[in-house]
Amino acid sequence: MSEEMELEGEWVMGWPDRKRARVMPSKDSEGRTIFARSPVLDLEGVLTPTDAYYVIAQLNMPDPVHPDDFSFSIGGMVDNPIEYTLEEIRKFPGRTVRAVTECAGNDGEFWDYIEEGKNVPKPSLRTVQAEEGGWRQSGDGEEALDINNILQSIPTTGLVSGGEWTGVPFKTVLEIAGIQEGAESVALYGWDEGKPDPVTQYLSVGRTDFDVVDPGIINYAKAMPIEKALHEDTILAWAHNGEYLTHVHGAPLRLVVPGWAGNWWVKWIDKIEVLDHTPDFYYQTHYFVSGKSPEDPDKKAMKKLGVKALITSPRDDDGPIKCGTHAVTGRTWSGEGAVVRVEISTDGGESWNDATIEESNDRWLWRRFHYVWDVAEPGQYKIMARGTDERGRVQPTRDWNFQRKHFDGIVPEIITVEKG
Ligand SMILES: Nc1nc2c(c(=O)[nH]1)N[C@H]1C(S)=C(S)[C@@H](COP(=O)(O)O)O[C@H]1N2
Ligand SMILES: [Mo]
Repeated sequence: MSEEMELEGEWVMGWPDRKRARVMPSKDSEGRTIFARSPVLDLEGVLTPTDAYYVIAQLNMPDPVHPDDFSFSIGGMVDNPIEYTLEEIRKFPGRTVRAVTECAGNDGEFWDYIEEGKNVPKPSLRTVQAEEGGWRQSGDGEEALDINNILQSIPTTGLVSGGEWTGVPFKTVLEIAGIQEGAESVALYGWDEGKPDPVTQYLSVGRTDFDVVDPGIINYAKAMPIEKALHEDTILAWAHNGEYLTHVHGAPLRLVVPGWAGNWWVKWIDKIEVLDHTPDFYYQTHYFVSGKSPEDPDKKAMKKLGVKALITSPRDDDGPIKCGTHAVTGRTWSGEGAVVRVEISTDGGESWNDATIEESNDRWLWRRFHYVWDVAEPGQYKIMARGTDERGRVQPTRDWNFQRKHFDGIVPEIITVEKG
């Protein structure tokens, strides 16, 4: 074992080993993680280890609840209002679903990057160590905001991961509760609370000259249409990647909503209510919404993800690559299920060739793609990947929206190639 490997790697079970992928965390004053980006370029395979899974809490991180003390209620328009403990929930036949979790804001900066004439620097996919406490908890006082500083301090990349989730179909407990006629939505409340930080909206919109709705202190809550709540792959999960769910990911119980953006995956579930309307929750009608501007009266909740193909290699972040044969690889996913086609261009979109997509039975999980690129001449190459999903949706599927959510544009990777 060389000195160098020991230095660069980590000790695993007493042995020098390779470096393990981990999140880049922002921490609170007590050193606890409150936000974390996933090292998307450093991952192998398709399941993101829990220590490398991105973390988002919109409000204050709540106190942990011991699994033995945990219960949640199902009420509202149901025949049998009911309360469950974790032990009771685990007695139902389970279901394991592998799925991509992607924050609606993931890659949001790329909207500007790919816009013609904007000339903004390329957002980095690298997880450079953020400063401790780089992400403010809400309610941190009223100091003047420098939006540019903020924009540069917290990259929006790396807010996507692939996980295995084990739980019980949401449908199972909703059917026992008995949804009444006329029901429209199922509301889920987390026990985390706080006052939404306007900085989050400013950051997302890219300016501060508009009014942000102030709902006061609220619990995190979302209300989903009945049909999605009853989808067989929508589950109440207590396990993640083969072990009990961890606190940052919503223990003891969180919702998993394959295909829909992360904000629907309610963590720290406290209360479920079946309603005859769709309530005016902050994270339903004011944030995570599409529209043309903050003033647009026609804002709509954004739900399913678009189609994406992320190139993870080759990259030239550490200097030019050499002429010769390179594998163009990456991961592809869609909010509609499987991606069935990935095309690669190595000439800035003039010509496209099919990549191979790895076979998989997990339609909600991202898949690896692979394309052999023979490059003979030194120069600068613009490499692009374009996914098509099983419903025939071709990247990009999304229009610009003022909060810059659900980015699924094609990002050109400019690679410098030198003589071999
Ligand atoms: N209770 C609660 N659930 C929540 C949130 C939250 O702030 N509170 N954040 C949501 C958002 S915006 C995302 S992207 C995902 C992130 O899930 P993860 O931290 O497990 O990756 O959780 C969602 N569920
Ligand atoms: Mo999110």
